[in-house]
Amino acid sequence: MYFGGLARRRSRLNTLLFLIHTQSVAVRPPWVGRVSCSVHLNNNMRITKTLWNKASAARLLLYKRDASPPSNAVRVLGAMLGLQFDFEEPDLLQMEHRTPEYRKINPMATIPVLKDGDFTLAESHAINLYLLSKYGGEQKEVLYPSDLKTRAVIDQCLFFDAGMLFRRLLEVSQPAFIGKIDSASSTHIRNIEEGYGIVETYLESSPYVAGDRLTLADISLGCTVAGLEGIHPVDADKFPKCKAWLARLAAEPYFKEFAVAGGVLFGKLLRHVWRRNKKAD
Ligand SMILES: N[C@@H](CCC(=O)N[C@@H](CS)C(=O)NCC(=O)O)C(=O)O
Repeated sequence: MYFGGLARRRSRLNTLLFLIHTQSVAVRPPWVGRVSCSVHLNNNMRITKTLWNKASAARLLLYKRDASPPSNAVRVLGAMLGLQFDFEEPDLLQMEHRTPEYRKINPMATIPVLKDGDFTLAESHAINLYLLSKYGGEQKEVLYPSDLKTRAVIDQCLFFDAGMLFRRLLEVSQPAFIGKIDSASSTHIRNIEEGYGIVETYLESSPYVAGDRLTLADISLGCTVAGLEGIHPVDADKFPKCKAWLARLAAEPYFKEFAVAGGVLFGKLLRHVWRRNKKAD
């Protein structure tokens, strides 16, 4: 009964949103940008319909690569919010991100970088917090709840990702890309497994890293773990909760499209570079 009524209401709402969406597109003046209107179905499933609104007329430009986990964290959130990006793709293997021109855009010489009109912002965690604050609408409270302790736990995960877990991926990829190593060492693997162990602990009493619902923390950590899987897959016997969490995230359409596909691409790229480095020995 409950589900039947809910399904009918969802169906009517979706029809309404579809009509608004298609009609708005048809009459959309050229200066009008786009924001999303999301219908929260349950913990994981969202239907994002697009409305057109003057408030976000500026085009978003993202410097990214498809194999870059932090770039994919921005893309997952962007897709969840119904945002549209233009893209720039600096070639990291050709060191385009280390040029003086690129350093003017981002002195850290990393991707992703976001340009929102004349505002430029680097660092995926900062970018996601900005995008969610500016364009998140009702998703703000879902993905980054204002409850003090929940938010603090999400922040803990975001800083863990930026300060520790993603470094474990860079420790392997940076020297590989500049020709210095042709495999992951036992220390690299030990460090990655230590990272998986921490994620496992965060998942000890909840299905998501910061509680019962998917938040910004899962997006960032999930993209990093999907990338790390390209180096050393999560062993389901050692880290069963982490493996189950990854499968749960992969059921999210955008996560599979960007994070999982990006992790596979990163693994292929790394192996290609390792082979190249072996031959050069
Ligand atoms: N904490 C940063 C990490 C960004 C980062 O290191 N990105 C990698 C690509 S996945 C990069 O730009 N590497 C270039 C380099 O290390 O030279 C973020 O989340 O944006």
